[in-house]
Amino acid sequence: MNKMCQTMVSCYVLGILLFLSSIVSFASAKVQYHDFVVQAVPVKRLCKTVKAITVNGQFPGPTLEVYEGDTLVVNVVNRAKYNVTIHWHGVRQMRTGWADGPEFVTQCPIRPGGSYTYKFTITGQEGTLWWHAHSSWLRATVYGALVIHPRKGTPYPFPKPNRETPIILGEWWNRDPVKVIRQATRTGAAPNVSNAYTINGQPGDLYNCSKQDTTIVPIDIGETRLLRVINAALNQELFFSIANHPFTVVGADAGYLKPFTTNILMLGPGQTTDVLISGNQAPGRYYIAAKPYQSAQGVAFDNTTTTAILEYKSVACPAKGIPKATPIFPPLPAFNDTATVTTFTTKLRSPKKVPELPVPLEIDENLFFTVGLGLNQCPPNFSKSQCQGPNGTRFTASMNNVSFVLPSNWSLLQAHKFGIPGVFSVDFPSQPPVQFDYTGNVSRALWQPQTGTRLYKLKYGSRVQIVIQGTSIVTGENHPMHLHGYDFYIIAQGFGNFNPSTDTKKFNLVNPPMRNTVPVPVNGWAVIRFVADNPGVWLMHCHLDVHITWGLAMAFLVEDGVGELESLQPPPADLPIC
Ligand SMILES: *[C@@H]1O[C@H](CO)[C@@H](O)[C@H](O)[C@H]1NC(C)=O
Ligand SMILES: *[C@@H]1O[C@H](CO)[C@@H](O)[C@H](O)[C@H]1NC(C)=O
Ligand SMILES: *[C@@H]1O[C@H](CO)[C@@H](O)[C@H](O)[C@H]1NC(C)=O
Ligand SMILES: *[C@@H]1O[C@H](CO)[C@@H](O)[C@H](O)[C@H]1NC(C)=O
Ligand SMILES: *[C@@H]1O[C@H](CO)[C@@H](O)[C@H](O)[C@H]1NC(C)=O
Ligand SMILES: *[C@@H]1O[C@H](CO)[C@@H](O)[C@H](O)[C@H]1NC(C)=O
Ligand SMILES: *[C@@H]1O[C@H](CO)[C@@H](O)[C@H](O)[C@H]1NC(C)=O
Ligand SMILES: *[C@@H]1O[C@H](CO)[C@@H](O)[C@H](O)[C@H]1NC(C)=O
Ligand SMILES: *[C@@H]1O[C@H](CO)[C@@H](O)[C@H](O)[C@H]1NC(C)=O
Ligand SMILES: [Cu+2]
Repeated sequence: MNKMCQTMVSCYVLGILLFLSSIVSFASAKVQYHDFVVQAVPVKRLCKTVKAITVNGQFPGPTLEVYEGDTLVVNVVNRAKYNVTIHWHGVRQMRTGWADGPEFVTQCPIRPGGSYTYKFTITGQEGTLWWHAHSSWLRATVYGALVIHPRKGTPYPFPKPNRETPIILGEWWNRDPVKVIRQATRTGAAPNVSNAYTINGQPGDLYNCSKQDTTIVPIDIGETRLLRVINAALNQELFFSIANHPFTVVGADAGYLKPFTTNILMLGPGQTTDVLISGNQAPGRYYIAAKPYQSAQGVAFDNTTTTAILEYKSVACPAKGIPKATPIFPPLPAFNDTATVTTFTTKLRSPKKVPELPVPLEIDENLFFTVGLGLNQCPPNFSKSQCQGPNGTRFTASMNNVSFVLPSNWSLLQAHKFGIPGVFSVDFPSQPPVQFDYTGNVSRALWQPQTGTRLYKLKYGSRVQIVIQGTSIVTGENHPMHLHGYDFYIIAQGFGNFNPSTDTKKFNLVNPPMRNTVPVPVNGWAVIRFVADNPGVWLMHCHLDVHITWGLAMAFLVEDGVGELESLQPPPADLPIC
């Protein structure tokens, strides 16, 4: 039955392919067609073989390379045993919210045996983004790079590199990651930590059975290399460094930055950073390394280091009998070195300035969202085994004290478009319902949030400011907050409680960096601004997947503006229903 089914699916795919390729020959050359088959394949890591869900049997999945202005048409066929969706992380999806991907937000999942075609155009964005599954914990192995080149004939705003290489940081479990999160959801405890971090899918020399397969990045003497670094790890912010090769940072999240040099990057999950390195060192071998930045106190984390090797061509093939030299290792910060993170993030600037840089200087919506963890008392009908969080509780997380619950019978965008009642409400609070010392010793009475599927409505074109305030409930932690459908400017960040009378003076309204994911400092805050010019339903959430699972999310409902060009497009005919 399974085989038959698969054959039918391939016929179907083939049919679509033939049909599409017949269109391609007539259409503009700037439409790219891809087939993504989501399927389980055996993947061997750390001496063990695991059936991992992949795209087209590749881990990491295929790199998509486009030019700014191109349209991508990706037919996703689900041959795995789980529901799946694909999210095009950071792509603005102007008016094409149906292609954004988070399950139960902009679409119902693609069920096993089903398919869905994502179609969207990439405009006004250049640099590095990525794609990943946005369903349960499948993105542990379902991810890949999305490289956006400037249009043909348009140069980079930095010296042209000789070569470009995506560097994707990941996180590997020796188990099916869906089973890991299901177990945690059952027990209420924190999920098991990963067994390794990876660089382009490989853990590297410092792990068992991994040396042979360590990722090698070849480099020539005198070469300038553009590295497109992506943090695709599920639950871990990561430091990144290369021995003796300082970085010139030139971009992040598909936006250019005013170049600066640093030896260390910190990327939260969801973030990308484009850097230039020069092949100007003594020919040899140099470790490329990533290790955790862990800001939460007293929590278990995977305390390992992943490596790849930057290898000069001249040493790649040593004479017979001469072993390759041990690579030089870069100095790396301590796992809790928040000062290094702050030094790095405060260096980020846009290369352009206001008024050329369209930062909203006036605001229509002044929002204040708390983000943080919580603990639920064990519900009366639950057994002890279901309350294995600290002191017999269950972990939770929230924004403005609402722990977000996804719907299950309609996606939010479908419910919005078709006017289905009872799926969500539009009363997400614009301010914390209770004011308290967010980063102080918070009373236990405040630790247990409400649950809800509450959206915040924005008028088309409104200019929005959000103060994102971390809390110390359970533990303070740096949360990488990601907003779908938008890029935003990070105009300030700091520690402690945001103080409107003094901290507004720190706002950078001249050349703030533009990103789609902001790491909110541990026991601190960040302020972002954007213009709500993209109608639809857009999720905002912590990109540590364990925190989304616990409810650290909300969604904006951005209304249509005037006329077709300010309105959400109609849904595609093959949009999955629940
Ligand atoms: C989580 O870790 C515990 C302890 O090592 C182990 O017994 C359990 O099987 C693991 N669960 C999953 C789903 O991997
Ligand atoms: C690596 O393998 C050795 C020998 O089998 C074992 O003792 C050690 O615990 C393993 N280390 C890790 C990190 O799995
Ligand atoms: C992490 O591992 C390093 C090296 O093995 C060790 O020195 C350090 O104490 C560990 N830190 C934590 C927090 O487990
Ligand atoms: C980092 O953790 C170490 C223990 O591993 C501790 O001694 C040190 O004070 C911590 N540093 C910061 C900045 O929290
Ligand atoms: C658990 O209980 C112990 C003892 O009462 C207390 O010291 C600790 O702070 C509690 N931990 C949490 C996370 O509530
Ligand atoms: C969808 O599910 C919610 C929550 O289970 C329920 O309240 C609502 O009535 C359902 N709506 C429809 C249209 O089935
Ligand atoms: C936090 O407040 C509680 C009472 O609300 C108090 O018992 C506890 O000692 C305080 N902890 C600290 C570290 O100040
Ligand atoms: C969140 O809401 C719950 C339920 O109403 C309440 O008990 C708790 O104190 C609130 N916490 C905060 C931080 O507002
Ligand atoms: C898969 O998606 C369907 C809706 O399309 C939903 O009813 C079902 O619960 C989902 N399965 C899982 C395991 O989430
Ligand atoms: Cu978080």
